[in-house]
Amino acid sequence: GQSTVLGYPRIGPNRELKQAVEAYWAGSIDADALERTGASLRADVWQALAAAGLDSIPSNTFSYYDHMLDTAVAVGAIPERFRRLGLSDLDTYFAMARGVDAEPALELTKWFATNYHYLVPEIGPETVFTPDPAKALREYAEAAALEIPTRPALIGPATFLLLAKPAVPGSNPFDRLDDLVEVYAEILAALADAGVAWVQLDEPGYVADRSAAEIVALHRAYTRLAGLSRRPKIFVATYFGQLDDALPALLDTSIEALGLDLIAGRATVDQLAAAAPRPGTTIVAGLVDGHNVWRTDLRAAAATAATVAAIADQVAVSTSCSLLHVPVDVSAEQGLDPQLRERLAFARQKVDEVVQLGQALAEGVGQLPAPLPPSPEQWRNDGVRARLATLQPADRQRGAYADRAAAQQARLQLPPLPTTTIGSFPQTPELRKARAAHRAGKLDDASYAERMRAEIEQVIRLQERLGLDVLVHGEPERNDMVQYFGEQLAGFAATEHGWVQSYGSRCVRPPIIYGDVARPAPMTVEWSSFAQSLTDRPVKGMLTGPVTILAWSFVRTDQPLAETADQVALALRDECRDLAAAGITVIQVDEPALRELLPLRRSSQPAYVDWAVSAFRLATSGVDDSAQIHTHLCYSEFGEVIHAIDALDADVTSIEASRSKMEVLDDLAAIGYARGVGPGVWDIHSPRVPPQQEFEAALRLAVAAVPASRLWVNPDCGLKTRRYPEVEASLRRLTAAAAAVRS
Ligand code: THG
Ligand code: ZN
Repeated sequence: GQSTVLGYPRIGPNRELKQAVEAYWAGSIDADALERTGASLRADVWQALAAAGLDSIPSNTFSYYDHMLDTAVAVGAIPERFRRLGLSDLDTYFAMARGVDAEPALELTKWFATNYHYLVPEIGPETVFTPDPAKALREYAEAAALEIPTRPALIGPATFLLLAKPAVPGSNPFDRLDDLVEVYAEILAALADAGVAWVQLDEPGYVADRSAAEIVALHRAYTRLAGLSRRPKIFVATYFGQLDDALPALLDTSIEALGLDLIAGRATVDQLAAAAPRPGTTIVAGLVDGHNVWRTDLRAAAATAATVAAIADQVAVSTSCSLLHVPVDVSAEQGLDPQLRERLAFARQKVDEVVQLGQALAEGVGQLPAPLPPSPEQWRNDGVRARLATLQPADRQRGAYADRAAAQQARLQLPPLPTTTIGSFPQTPELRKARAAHRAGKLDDASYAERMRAEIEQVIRLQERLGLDVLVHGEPERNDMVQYFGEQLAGFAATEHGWVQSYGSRCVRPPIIYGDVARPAPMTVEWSSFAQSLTDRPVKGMLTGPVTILAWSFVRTDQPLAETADQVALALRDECRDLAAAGITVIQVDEPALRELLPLRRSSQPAYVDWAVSAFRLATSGVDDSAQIHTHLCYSEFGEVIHAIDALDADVTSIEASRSKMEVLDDLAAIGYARGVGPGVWDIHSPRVPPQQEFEAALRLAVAAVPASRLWVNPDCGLKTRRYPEVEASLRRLTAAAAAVRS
């Protein structure tokens, strides 16, 4: 076929899958009812894709939790600790995804540079791979019963292993590739026997830097699979970047189709020309952005398709990646500014774009509409642009750290090993209800503010009782740390139904940055100063950093990310100044997504780190030396961003450390990080209340690695998802442990 998509949202137009899966977990519906909802959502998707006129339609892109986990099941990679629970197939699956009392879940981690998270397969030398194509076969048969032939999709064997983690320390999952390929061979045979004409194997792992050995192994794997006699035609899909050396390697095999991301992989067309695909190989050109929400310039895309058609003898059109990463349907967004809405395409609209491009490929570009004129005048803010144009290096530079530290200590008078929390306190059901009622207009502004102030006062009193040194207001007014700012900044739009799967049943509704960003009014000052008015101890102001705001929003593509980041940073800079002017002496600017936006290719990383760090510093350098800037990162494996963390120049950095036994402190010391650091001493991802000795042991390890004068005591992350009984008990032990180690 000439038009296809690599995948489609599976959550349903109104998050029906989330409701059903969570109802099943809660025991309020049974497996049959869950399966009926799943089947109906799948049927709806296939019928919509067929009705839209796609030539080739994927299946097996549905999932009850995650498609990496589905592939692990398809190759039999179910760790023994889950097998021996003796649960049904479905419950074994959910046990791997969510854990059970006796067994922790598989690790959850970021899917490339998206906001989606996958479950990390555990593969060791002893892992027994066995083919289990049941899910792929069932979905194929379901669609076939609707008279829709489909193309089952699986993660390819090489990427599957590249993204796996060793089940046994020191072993390398990728060493198992040859064994795994034989299991794929059996799966392909089973699919062929069922009448499957095409299979899609996703190999996005090869858009990152890969060793020569990994490329050779990829070539060997697909030479073997393409050489099988009993198999469907093979479509290898790649996305999120360009293939570089893996491109000629894949083109040298006899796979029938290769998918390339022509949105994120800018040099792909040139590389393709150099690689000269053999006759008979279809190049599937990913020309409709599956990772952002803007309409495609169809004429420009058709021109690129024509360039590809001059290189390859067969071309098809597709999305750049699965449409999993965009919301379902923009026509549900009746509240959006019409000028914005007409410039947007969500999954359903992107399918139509692909179909139009496919037709243009066959019939010529005559029918394609011209793109809408560039963004309307009123989205531009000349004031913001003028301010950015006059920025000087000094605007991103604070005073010397020694001077800052002295000025801050003179003002704050903190004890050694000061205690604090990361920002949020538990979001109780009553709080969520109050926010929802306010949003629905059922709770007026004054009553809502009253309710939030009461909550803040409780959180402040609790922290005073617990003896914390630097307090927080608890963020009861915030739904989400990005959405909250998106709702208040000019240039951002919020959607009503624009949900995107983040992991399992959890979804996010990313704001859309469509115009120049400005701050019409202070965003957090009222809540923070109210909290500060209740206590003599310092209350931390809480902001989300520019990089994280970008990472968790849909961004403009008509200007460099660095420029948008600076616009957001200017708004945050003004907020920091207003907080400081209101007497807030400690301000935390969170950047949990700093590592997330790091480009996959090392060659592109320095430029990213440069603008990301610059934007953070622009946001935080407008306050004087006596204001203490904190930042928080939600992980401990810094890898390539460790120098960037130092370059942020925050006075205090809090990080996850409890699970890594404080080893991150040595990593930070090794690069010369010499400012304040708060290694998390409490793993807040679990409801467990650790004994006090555990807090003390962690602290003593930390004191051995970092001078006590620079060490802070705090949990790993915010407490939003915890419950009050755990929080109170754990924080009491945390402060007691700090007191014990201090003395
Ligand atoms: N905000 C945004 N993006 C994020 C995170 C975030 N991406 C990465 C990480 N954090 C993802 N983590 C979560 C954690 C919880 C939920 C979603 C993503 C979640 N969502 C609710 C649900 O699906 O029920 C909906 C929340 C709502 O009602 O707004 O619980 O923190 N932007
Ligand atoms: Zn965190």
